[in-house]
Amino acid sequence: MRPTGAILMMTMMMMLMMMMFMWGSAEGIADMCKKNPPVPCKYQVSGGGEWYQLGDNRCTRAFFYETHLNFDDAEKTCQKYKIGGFNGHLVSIHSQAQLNEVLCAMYKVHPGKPHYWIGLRFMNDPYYIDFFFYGWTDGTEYAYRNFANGQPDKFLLREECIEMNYWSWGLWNDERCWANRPYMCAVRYR
Ligand SMILES: [Ca+2]
Repeated sequence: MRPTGAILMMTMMMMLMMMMFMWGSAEGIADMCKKNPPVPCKYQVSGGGEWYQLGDNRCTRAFFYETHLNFDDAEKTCQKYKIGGFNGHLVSIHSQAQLNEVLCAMYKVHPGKPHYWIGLRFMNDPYYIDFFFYGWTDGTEYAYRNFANGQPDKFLLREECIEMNYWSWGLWNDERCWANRPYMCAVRYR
């Protein structure tokens, strides 16, 4: 076989493997979300739309069909949504259970695995030691994480904001904050 033929065949095999992998994970999320369908939010969110329960004190909504925004504009938009005295933020995620609730709320809106902004971003480490010093925009503690292999990588030192569904559903990646993305908001109610 000529070298170009071998390269072509390897590329095709890689693409086939990737398609099988992506198809497999899509089946996984379909089953999971059929067993655990998103529960409508207990409260009315001012600003409207369909919101779903997240943990025991929040509701969440995937903004896919609205204009895709950069990270800061997405965070500002989330803050316009309110329940009582609490305003929204980009979603923070603190456990596998919460990740699954977020995933199924996303999947219900669009099954195509879009990359969404979540509320995690690089913050300036007060001591300038930690190159990967992240914080949630809602001010909650950053402990749980679910990055894809090799991420975050601060590629070209330009990636400081975190998107979700990189390669597979649920996996996180750092991306340039000015990139426009769908986004996931959450609002507390207590
Ligand atoms: Ca990255």
